[in-house]
Amino acid sequence: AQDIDYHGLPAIHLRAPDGAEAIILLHGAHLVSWKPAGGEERLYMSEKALFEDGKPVRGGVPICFPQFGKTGPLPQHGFVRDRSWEKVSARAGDDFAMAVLRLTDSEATRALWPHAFKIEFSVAITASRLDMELEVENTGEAPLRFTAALHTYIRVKEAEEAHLEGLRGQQYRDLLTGQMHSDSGTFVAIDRETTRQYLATENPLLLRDDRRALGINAENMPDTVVWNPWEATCATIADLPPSAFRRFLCVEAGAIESPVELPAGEGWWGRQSLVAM
Ligand code: TA6
Repeated sequence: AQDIDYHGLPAIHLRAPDGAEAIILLHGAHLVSWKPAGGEERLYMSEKALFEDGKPVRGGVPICFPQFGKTGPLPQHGFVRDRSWEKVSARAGDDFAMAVLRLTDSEATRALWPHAFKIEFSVAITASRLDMELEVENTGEAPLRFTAALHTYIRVKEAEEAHLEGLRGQQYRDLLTGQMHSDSGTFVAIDRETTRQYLATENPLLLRDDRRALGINAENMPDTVVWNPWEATCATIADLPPSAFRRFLCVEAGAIESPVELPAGEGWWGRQSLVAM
């Protein structure tokens, strides 16, 4: 593991002995690159991403906490994705590499959200696998209530040809209309703007894209958000190139529908794992 500079921001470069690699910014504890052993990048990063204090980075894995989307009074997706985290540890073992980053409440966070907390994000890579874990500890005296998600931008060759399997029969809320539906297809294909929150998702999901696939698992994060802005909305997002919508699909693991209620002194964790095939 090595401290590096990534577009002017401090970052950690993880390299496992088997060749798997990942790059995590201290800014937002934002994972910006993951290459399983074999070397192909599996996360999407926007060519127009901004790497500035106080701005979220477009692509990779933004962390949404303590509010997913616009479900409450906080800024969209909360306030930890554009804040500087500290490195707790980064190391490589015989067949893995991992890093842990931490953020604790400060005067600035308490001004937005009057709570004491400690959150840690760990990233572990080995061979074809990426494990991400978000841990939240309530270090205050009152209960905490929050929603959270790992807003993963998966790189695809062509979004229109990608198939997301494993959601058949599952209930979802279309976040564009607010309507509930039940998915009846054998897979989800993307040919228009799509923002769906699947509830109580079963594992695993499989994203087939070109001749490769990605297994997607979540633990303790029962909601799966599937997002692609498609052409017209993509054109309104300043830090995405016009054709970017063809290059990614967000498959996000979250605890959204039922906010997490955390008594004083207690902890919670949620995970998303990706396996390249
Ligand atoms: O997770 C889907 C979503 O909430 C979309 O509605 C879209 O806004 C997207 O996330 C990106 O949000 P951002 O604040 O990063 O532009």
